[in-house]
Amino acid sequence: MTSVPLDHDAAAATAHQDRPPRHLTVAAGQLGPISATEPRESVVDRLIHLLEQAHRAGAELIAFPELALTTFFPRWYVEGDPALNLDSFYETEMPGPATRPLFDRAVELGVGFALGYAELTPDGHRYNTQILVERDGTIVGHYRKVHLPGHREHEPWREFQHLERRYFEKGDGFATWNAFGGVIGMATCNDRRWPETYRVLALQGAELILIGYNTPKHYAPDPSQNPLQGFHNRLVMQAGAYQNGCYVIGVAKGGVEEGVDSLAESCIIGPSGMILAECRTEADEVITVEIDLAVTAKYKETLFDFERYRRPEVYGPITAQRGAIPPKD
Ligand code: CDT
Repeated sequence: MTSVPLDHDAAAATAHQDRPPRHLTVAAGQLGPISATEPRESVVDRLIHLLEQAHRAGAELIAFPELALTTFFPRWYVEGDPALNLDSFYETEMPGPATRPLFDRAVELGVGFALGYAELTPDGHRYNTQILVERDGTIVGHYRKVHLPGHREHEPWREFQHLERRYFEKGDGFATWNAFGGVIGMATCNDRRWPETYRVLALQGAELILIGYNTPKHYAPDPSQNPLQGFHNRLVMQAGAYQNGCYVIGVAKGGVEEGVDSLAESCIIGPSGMILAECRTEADEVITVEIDLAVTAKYKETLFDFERYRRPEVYGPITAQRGAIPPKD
């Protein structure tokens, strides 16, 4: 057995205090509802307006919600080939003619952004995608949603459908990118409820995780959870931030969209787990916070010093199995 010398321990325990600051002003650009008939150009105008507000508040990065260019179309069942009638909700290029003005304005202002949209690839694959765009307009990261909630077939007993499993394929993993002077990760909506999301991102160095969401307040399989939606939203993101020493931006498309009431409550969370700013409305709204990415070291190099304290050799079931296997009698 090797032992770590005491002086090394002491130096490691206080090293986080010497990290130079890495300030970055970040924003959450919450959207209110998007109707099924609202043209892309109108939605892009709204996104540009949010981006300009963020810029005026000094932000260099704004996170937009999941599927931020259209209404949340998985609430409708379309018979037959899922591709046929739904293509208008997917982007086949990014930027495309409708989204180019957002990229152009972002470059003019020097503001980067994260944007969720439905992606249709040239070879016919469909994903619930989020991109990370640097301040010069370069797309530095693509993320395709890993945890697809809901169902695949029509379930008429529900007040509305949640057909993400019909209209999207699963993404194949989490990644991080060196951008905005730090290490940035992305996740999408249902991903935020799973601790594996944050941990896999943090194991790739994530210091700031950007999460867009559309969360109906009514959860058909168990409506007793309806009044807890806001609590669960904060619970999972605050825990994910703290347990991984990360900043988290959770950003909603909220309000009543095509008759479905969705959670707003977008927020920016620090590595302490504390909420630093939160939206007050269910409409288009911007919140901003000046963060210091160096503060993540206070957690990553102390209580959550992964290299020193994690025990991957006893975490085997996390990757070896999907469902729970209780002990036999
Ligand atoms: N968009 C998304 O992932 N929404 C889910 C809704 C609950 S599952 C029907 C969420 O986890 O918020």
